[in-house]
Parts: sequence; structure tokens; C-alpha cells
Amino acid sequence: MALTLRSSPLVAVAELIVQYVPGVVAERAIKILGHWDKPVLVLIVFLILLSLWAWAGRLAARSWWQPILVFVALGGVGLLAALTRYDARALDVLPVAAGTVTWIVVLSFLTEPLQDARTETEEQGGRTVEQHAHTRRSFIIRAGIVGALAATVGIFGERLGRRRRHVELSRRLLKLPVTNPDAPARARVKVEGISRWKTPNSRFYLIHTAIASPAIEPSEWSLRIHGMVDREITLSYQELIDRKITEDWLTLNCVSNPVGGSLIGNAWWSGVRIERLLAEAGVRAGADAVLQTSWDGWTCGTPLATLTDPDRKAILAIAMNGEPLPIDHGFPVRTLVPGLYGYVSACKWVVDFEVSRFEDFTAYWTEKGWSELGPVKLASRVEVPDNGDEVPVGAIQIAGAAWAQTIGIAAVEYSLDGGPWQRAALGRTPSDDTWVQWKATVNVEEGDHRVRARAISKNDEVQTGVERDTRPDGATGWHEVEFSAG
Ligand SMILES: Nc1nc2c(c(=O)[nH]1)N[C@H]1C(S)=C(S)[C@@H](COP(=O)(O)O)O[C@H]1N2
Ligand SMILES: [Mo]
Repeated sequence: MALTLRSSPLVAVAELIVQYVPGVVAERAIKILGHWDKPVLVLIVFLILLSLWAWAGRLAARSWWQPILVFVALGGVGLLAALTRYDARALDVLPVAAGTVTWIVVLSFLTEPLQDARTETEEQGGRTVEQHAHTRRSFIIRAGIVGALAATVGIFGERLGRRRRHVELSRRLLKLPVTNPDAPARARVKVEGISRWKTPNSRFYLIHTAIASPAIEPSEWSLRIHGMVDREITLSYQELIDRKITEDWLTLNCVSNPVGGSLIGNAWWSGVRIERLLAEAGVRAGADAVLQTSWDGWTCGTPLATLTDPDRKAILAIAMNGEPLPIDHGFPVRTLVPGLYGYVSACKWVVDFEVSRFEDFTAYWTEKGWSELGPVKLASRVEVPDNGDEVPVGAIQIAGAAWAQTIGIAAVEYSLDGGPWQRAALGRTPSDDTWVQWKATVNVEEGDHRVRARAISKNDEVQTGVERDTRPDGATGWHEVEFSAG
């Protein structure tokens, strides 16, 4: 529930059964039960579980491992059900795993006094009435503790999940005036194994400090623009989406992305230009930053100039790839600023814009030693082949991506086995704010090989080979991949 997955493993198992029950049986059940069919099915699954648990409890009297086997088998069924759903995510493993571990721990906690009593009985050849009473008492106390804990966690989790489910429903029912184009064909180099140019929402990396994403109803949301402005503005969600919506491709990346890493994605975003809002508020002279605050209290400081520059196209985004922002990506509204790392710009669940000066505040990450300004660094990576791949001898395709948002990529070069730099072919992107795919064909002989890449920006900057860590302002260095041909 805390993870706010769509439904519990129990429901997943019920759905799995629905999938495999023959049509006639299902029809008969629906005829008899009407729309109670699903609750009844869940109840049946639960009753079956209950009897299997009781059985596992009985087995525990004889051996410690037999009930574990039962639990693991049950967990296996839950896992199968959870992972075969159409919208399965890796995270769906967690509730099942947590559940299985809980069963095992709780059973051994409950039966421990009984085990102790049994060893005593075996040693002493008999038991007194007091010993029986003692065993019963500690068992009942433990059962009470477990029951109370389960109830608390259950109620708390349900509360937590209920809110998110409601927001998720509001989100799905929203009809926003946005589009969802496919990736332009010319942007794609079409090499097998390369990341998709347009990252699907479900594959887009996630970074946030909140344990559970805030669940915010659009009706509850507002953005306050204040601080060094002539007129304070408070904007409701409706007022925001009634404004002119602009749309564009943008590649977002994280300052913590290591060389060759995957904390980067490219999507079609829809939103409202920030420069117009700030113009309405009237930014006062002397300001050089906007301190953005999220619903969950996270903050970031964004250079004011990047928000007021019309060429920069910074937006308050309301949609990602044609859908209202996913909750985890900042629903209902987040900020996006081309050319800046997320930690200084891409505030999710954003509710407050304070026009200010960098010298007057520190934000969440700058307080922890990360750089105040976070311009994206010119970078590239090799995606095909992957580290450790086996490729055939002869001509093979190599490919990857490069990015220098707002500046643009002029060229990508690769070097095979430390040889001279060669130019790769580039995909043609609609703007300089997205990553660029590159590809080349190389000839490889049998044996081990390595290939590295470097990008050259439209400012003639050549990506540096100097290796630096992500902290404090982004990693540098050439990405190299090792593979073998045979
Ligand atoms: N509220 C909030 N917004 C946030 C963050 C956060 O921790 N909390 N992390 C930032 C960082 S470091 C990055 S890289 C981007 C990631 O956005 P994504 O999760 O949509 O990919 O969000 C930014 N916005
Ligand atoms: Mo980040």
C-alpha cells in the first residue's frame, strides 16, 4: 500500500484465476453473483490462503522447513500473478517478497514458545500444569502483538494507498489539450539494442528524495510566485491549463548519472512557458535565482535567467508523452528547464516559486555540497555493443547517444581499440534540447575489443576525456565498452 502499487498480490492472484477460468464457468459465476463476482473471488482466494496458512502452522509442529516451503510456494504464485499482469513493474516483486518474509518471521515468532515447551517436555519427560499455562500465555501475548501490528500497518497502508488511488483516478480522468507524437523517424538510427529515442514513461528514470511520492489532487494544487516581484501571483491548476500550452521534446538528465549511466531520458512534454508567468509577476532588479519548493518540501535554486529567457523554453509541465504527468514524475505540475540538470531545475510537485538571490538561500542539494549552478555537461555514451557482448567477426554496428542540451551536438566520434577517432553518423533531432543518436559500422577481428565515444558540441567543445566524479557538478570522461568478437 505504501508503494501505492495498483493493487495487492491477493487481487493479482484473483485476476490470474479470472484469466484461466474457462469462459462458461466465469459466465455461470457472474450470472449467480452479479457484480459481487470479484469480491467473492478475492474472498475465496483469501479463504484458500487461510487454510494453507493453518496447514503451514500444523507443519511447523513437526519441522521448521516444511512451512517455509509452503510459504515460498505461495509467494511464488503471488509473484507469478503480479509479474504477468499487463502493467507489471519490477517494484511489484516487493510486496510479495515482503509478505513471504513476514509469513516466515511471524510463524516462527508465534511458534517459538511452543517449540521451547516441546524441548523442555522432551528433556524432563513430562510437563506441569503451570508450564502449559505459561506456554499458552506467551503464545497469546505474541499473537496479540502480531495482530495489533498487522492491524496498524494495514490501516495505515490503506489510508496511504487510498489517497494515491484517488489521485490516480483524477489523473486518468483528466482530459488535457496535449498531443503525443511518435519519435521523428529521422531522429532514430535504428540499430538493434539501442535505447529508444523517445523514452516511454514507464522506462523513464526516477529520482526523488520523498519516500512515497506526494499524491496531490489537481483541485488542491496551486503555485505561488512571490519574493522579488512586483505582483505576487497564485495560480490554480485550472488557471494554469487554461493558458497557452506549448509542447516540445526535451532530454532530462541527472547530475548523478555516471559516465555511460542511465539516469537520462527523452520525452515529449506539454506545459506553460515560465517566462510569461514571471513577466506577469514582474521580476525586480537584483534577483538572480528562483527558489523552487515542492509539495514534499524539497527545494532547488534555478538561475533566473534560464527561466526568463524565451529561447530557453522553460515550462511548468503538465503532461509527459501525451499523458498527464505520472504521479512519480511530479503530478500535477513540475518544472523543466532545458540545459540544466534535474537537481537545480526540474522540481516535481512544484508549489512555490520565490524569486530571490543565490546568496540568500541554500537548496536541498547545494546544502549537501553539490554545485549551485547545474548546466548539463557535454556527454555521450556507447549503447551497442553492451559491455561483455559477444559479436560476430566482421562488420558490426555500433551506436549510442550524445547530448548537449540547448547547445546541440555537431559530431560524435568513436575509437576502436584505442585507434584514431572516426566520425559517426548522426540522427537528425528536431531541436538542440534532445539527445542525438549516433551509429557507425566497424570491422572487428576475432578477439577482445573496446570502443569509446566522445561528442563535439555545436560550440566546438570537444568532450573531455578527463575522468571526474558526478559530485559536485556532473561526471566527465569518455564512455568505453568492452566486447569480444568470435
Ligand atoms: N520534489 C522533487 N523534485 C525533484 C527531485 C526531488 O528529489 N524532489 N529530484 C530532482 C532530480 S535530482 C532529478 S534528476 C529529476 C528527476 O526527474 P524524474 O524523476 O522525473 O526523472 O527530478 C528533480 N526534481
Ligand atoms: Mo538528479
